[in-house]
Amino acid sequence: MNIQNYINGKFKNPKQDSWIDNFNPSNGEVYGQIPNSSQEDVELAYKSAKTAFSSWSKTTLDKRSRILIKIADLLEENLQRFAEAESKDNGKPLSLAKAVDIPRAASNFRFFGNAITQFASESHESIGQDAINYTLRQPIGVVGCISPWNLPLYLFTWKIAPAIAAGNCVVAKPSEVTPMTAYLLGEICNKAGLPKGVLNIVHGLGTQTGQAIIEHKDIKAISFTGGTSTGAHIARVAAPMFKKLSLELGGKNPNIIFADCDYDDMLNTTVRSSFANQGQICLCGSRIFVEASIYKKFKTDFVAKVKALKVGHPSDKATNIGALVSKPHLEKVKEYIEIAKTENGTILCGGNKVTVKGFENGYYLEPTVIEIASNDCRVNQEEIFGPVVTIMPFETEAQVLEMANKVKYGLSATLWTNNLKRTMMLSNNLQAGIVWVNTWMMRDLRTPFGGVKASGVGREGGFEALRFFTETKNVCIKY
Ligand code: TXE
Repeated sequence: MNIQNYINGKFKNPKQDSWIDNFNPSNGEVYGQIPNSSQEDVELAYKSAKTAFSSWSKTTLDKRSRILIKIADLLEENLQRFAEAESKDNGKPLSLAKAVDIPRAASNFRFFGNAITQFASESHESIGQDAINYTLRQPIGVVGCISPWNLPLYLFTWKIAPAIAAGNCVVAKPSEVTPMTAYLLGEICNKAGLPKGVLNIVHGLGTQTGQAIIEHKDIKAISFTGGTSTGAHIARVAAPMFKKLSLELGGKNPNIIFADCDYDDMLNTTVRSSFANQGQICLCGSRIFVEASIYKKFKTDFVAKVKALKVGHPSDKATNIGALVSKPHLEKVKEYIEIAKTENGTILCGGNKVTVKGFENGYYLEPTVIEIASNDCRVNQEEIFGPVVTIMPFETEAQVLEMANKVKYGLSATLWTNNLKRTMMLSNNLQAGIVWVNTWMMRDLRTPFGGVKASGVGREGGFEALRFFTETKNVCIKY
């Protein structure tokens, strides 16, 4: 199936009639083509957004809210179709796309459709000076949203929904590896009555289409989720143009397990936080540190559970782990397993490519647990972003805190303990934007979301996202 750009409410071929193959990771076959959009297509999208802005930015909050909530309703009505498209494009289990990806994309629209009606600004009465200051939070204009392949529609809409709720018009680019649900979203936006030009979706390579968005002199803000090196590149291009930037980048998150935790809950959640979505979530707890007194037991129980996970075709109901997103990504993850062997790592389970009957060319890999000898080894320091975790024991709180923080990333951390003092000490001192205690990936869309260090700058979520997508202006009136 071929897809098209969505510009000014219409579906269009790329100007230069250039196309990229789209692969189905479950069988390795090309199943369609996507536009290889050029700077000309981005310009067309920009112009359409710019024209729409004067009216959309003045549209009442009630009307904006109703349209966003209508998009959410339509996504829910089309759950099966969207979930099937997401699973086919990405390789993730259909059950996961149905339970998580598409419902969350709908929630993003519903949440920001409601949030915008509650978004307010401050006033400061300057007592003794006969003046009042008030703050305006005005839409920026045309903004760019660039998203990755791991949670395609989920992360695409996490940016678009607050951007348009706040009154901006958008030029958006989904990952070229997983463009399908973004394409289908255009149709839903038209049905929901989103005025033409408010959202424009251009497909294509990061280095060409994405680059044209970040270089565009009149696209004033960029919200990006993706790899850390791409984030650094975007910052280099955008900073001299004084663009507003929100960068949500990679992670290498510690999962710290103490002997006093609720063991069964911890064990089941740790399997999920290690391998959900084939380990391709920036929040996955890929570095597991276990208190020495329960290390042996944990190792035995964890490996047994991981071995029981079924790797299979994404649409098979029994599948726990689907296909990795692409061949180059599978190769990258496999390479890390080889690196582990050269670093005195012990592969406790997994490590091999899986051949699924009938889908022999799919990108399947066994869930892999590596026991490491040192915190500093590459497999424990670099983002692998696949079904691979490391485990190692620790003795004291101070020691595990030091190891957890000794990494260039700082997105999330998970802590398993029932000790309050320890919880407070560690959650205060872990270098991360998000700390989960006795749970993982429990999300409340009102909370700030983002990382420190090489995991990015800025926060998404709740009013933080609405603040990002608005310019703040203070007005001082002397009376
Ligand atoms: O991401 P890229 P890739 C990590 C993960 C993964 C690595 C690389 O470790 O292995 O990043 O993945 C667009 N100007 N994460 O290469 O390239 C690109 O088209 C503008 C973590 O697939 O960063 C896509 O839409 N845009 C992550 C988006 O950036 C550019 C999720 C992300 O792609 C561009 C995914 C450019 N010059 C990967 N170059 C997370 N934080 O969740 C690329 N893009």
